[in-house]
Amino acid sequence: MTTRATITLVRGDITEQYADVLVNAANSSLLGGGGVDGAIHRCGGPEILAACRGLRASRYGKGLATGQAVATTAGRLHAEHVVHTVGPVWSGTEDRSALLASCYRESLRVASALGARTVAFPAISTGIYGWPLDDGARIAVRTVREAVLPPVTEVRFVLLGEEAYAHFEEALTA
Ligand code: AR6
Repeated sequence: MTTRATITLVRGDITEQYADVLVNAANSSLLGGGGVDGAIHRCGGPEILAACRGLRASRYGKGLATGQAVATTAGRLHAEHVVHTVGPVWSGTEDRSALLASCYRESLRVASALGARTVAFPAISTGIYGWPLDDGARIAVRTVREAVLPPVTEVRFVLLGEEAYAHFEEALTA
């Protein structure tokens, strides 16, 4: 049975959002990077990096695998938790869409286990990792519709550019 949740679209910077969970498009090192990841660590403060280092020293000695998700504190961000997930790098020769779908599914599973009601996502893999926005938006919307679990009642896509917003709007109304 499909769970009901509202999907909303917002233009802007995810670090300015208020939500129970903010999802980070991280890399497997969990130790920061550019794009959303850089912004989350910069705005959230050193507590997030300290928590990530703790994960590397314990359960994730080899890093977080692509398609998986793990939670930390949200530091100074307006959220209870950051859920870090590792998107796949776009490939023109190999279909990695199941891994991208897994990022959304696993992030929602972790958020649900934390008791989150509101979850904000960036457009995972569509920046530095090069995934085309039209396909990335379709996978994001389809997977969230399929995979959202109680107590999550709102999933918000936070989109930095006009182009990303337009592709998500199209995916949502398709
Ligand atoms: N708020 C919302 N969306 C953003 C923000 C922001 N502050 N900043 C960028 N975007 P990216 P990826 C958009 O590159 O492709 C990092 O170095 C951006 O326009 O952040 O999954 C990690 O450490 C794009 O649409 O993540 C990894 O090494 C989307 O967010 C690698 O980049 C994702 O862009 C992950 O690459």
